[in-house]
Amino acid sequence: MASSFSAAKITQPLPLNTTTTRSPDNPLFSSFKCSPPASSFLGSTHKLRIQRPTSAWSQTRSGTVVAVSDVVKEKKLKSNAPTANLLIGANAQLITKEEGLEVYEDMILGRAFEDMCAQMYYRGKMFGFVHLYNGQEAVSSGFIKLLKKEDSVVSTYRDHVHALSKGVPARAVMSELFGKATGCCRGQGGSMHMFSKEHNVLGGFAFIGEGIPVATGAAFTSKYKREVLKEGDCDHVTLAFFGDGTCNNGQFFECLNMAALWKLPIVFVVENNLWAIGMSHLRATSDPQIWKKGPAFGMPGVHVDGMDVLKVREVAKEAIGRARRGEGPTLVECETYRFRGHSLADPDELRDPAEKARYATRDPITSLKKYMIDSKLASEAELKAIEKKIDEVVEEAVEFADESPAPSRSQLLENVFADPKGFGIGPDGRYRCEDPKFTEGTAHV
Ligand SMILES: Cc1ncc(C[n+]2csc(CCOP(=O)(O)OP(=O)(O)O)c2C)c(N)n1
Ligand SMILES: [Mg+2]
Repeated sequence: MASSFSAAKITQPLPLNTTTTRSPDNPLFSSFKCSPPASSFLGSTHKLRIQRPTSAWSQTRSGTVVAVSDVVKEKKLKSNAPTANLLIGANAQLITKEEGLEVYEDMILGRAFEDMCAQMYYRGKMFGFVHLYNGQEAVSSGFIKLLKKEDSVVSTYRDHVHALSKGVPARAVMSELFGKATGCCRGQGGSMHMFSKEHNVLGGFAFIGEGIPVATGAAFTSKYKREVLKEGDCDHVTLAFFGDGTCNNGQFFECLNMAALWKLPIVFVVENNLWAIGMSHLRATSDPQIWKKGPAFGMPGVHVDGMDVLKVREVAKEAIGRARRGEGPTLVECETYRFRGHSLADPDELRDPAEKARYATRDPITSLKKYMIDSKLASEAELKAIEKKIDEVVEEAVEFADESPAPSRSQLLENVFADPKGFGIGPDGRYRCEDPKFTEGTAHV
């Protein structure tokens, strides 16, 4: 039966001007081209101002699966090398029922959670900036649901859903948003700073690009443990999520360099939603095809339709697998779109309504639902049951957050100043601020 994912069929290998190295395991990471799409570059209604070179890649952007280039491994370029193409047959099963249900539930959780955040924000339950992830769920779910618990995730300020996908309970995330002591950062982080040691969520970061070096460091730790400390079973992978606007930041380039140089087990996941607040990606970036920057540093660069969770998942499997096998980093550009303003304080008046409408028709949740039903992986009733269950989870998260206590006043100074008394966690593993004598002889709080 036809599904919204039938566009995943790539039938026409087109000539490519570079030699690429095929991954032995998966044709996704070999070089191939997708059928030239009819849509404008990156789906944006903005026009490119500069005339680009005339190769098919620089002119157009595919709505289909992947553009891959892995040229540097062999450090030689040949022209008109043979190319491979990805064939996903109409009847090929892209995902098992269990996997599909897991991913669907995760995407529904992300969407329902964020919708609830909007309500709570406007009711004055949250403070500061709150950036929602609506529309981008296929990226978080497509990647993070493939991880092991020991693997790490580093996010941005748009971080609630990454934390949820990695297993941080909805009540701990909501409570953090409410600034309560039961939040995953005990109310000290708020919306932009989700962190959970237990789940290896190494942070949301308010400054763009700040998470990339942290992720690179986490990947270095994994390699160091395996190769220097001889912890042979340490094959942990780190995913670094960040936006298109962030790719114009120096830390991005520095970290790509180090990751490629040291063959670190990391995947750089660009969530290219075409906008950096009110700045169009096409206006801000010399070459808007971010994936191309991978090969420039010696790692594969991949473009994937980030509104299609099954395609994201295919690419993610290979990129995570490469990292885990010690084959080094990958740069994945996911073309996605946010369905709400930059933050809940943004009236979202700068983006063209036609562009928004176009992406609204490509809602990744609707597409997965249709695929699951069309391919008889799930019934409508099964999916409805998931939606109902998630509604209850989110309701319960709000009740929990609302009823939770505010952090104690003594917690205010925790981890703020270096102090001889050692603010933060003591040698016994307890929070020092819980000691009644914590503030004695220091500042009065
Ligand atoms: C170092 C730094 N410079 C500027 C800002 C202000 N700022 C906040 S969000 C943002 C845009 C980021 O866009 P993008 O990376 O595409 O992420 P998106 O919001 O689209 O997910 C900017 C410039 C910041 N937070 N940090
Ligand atoms: Mg962006």
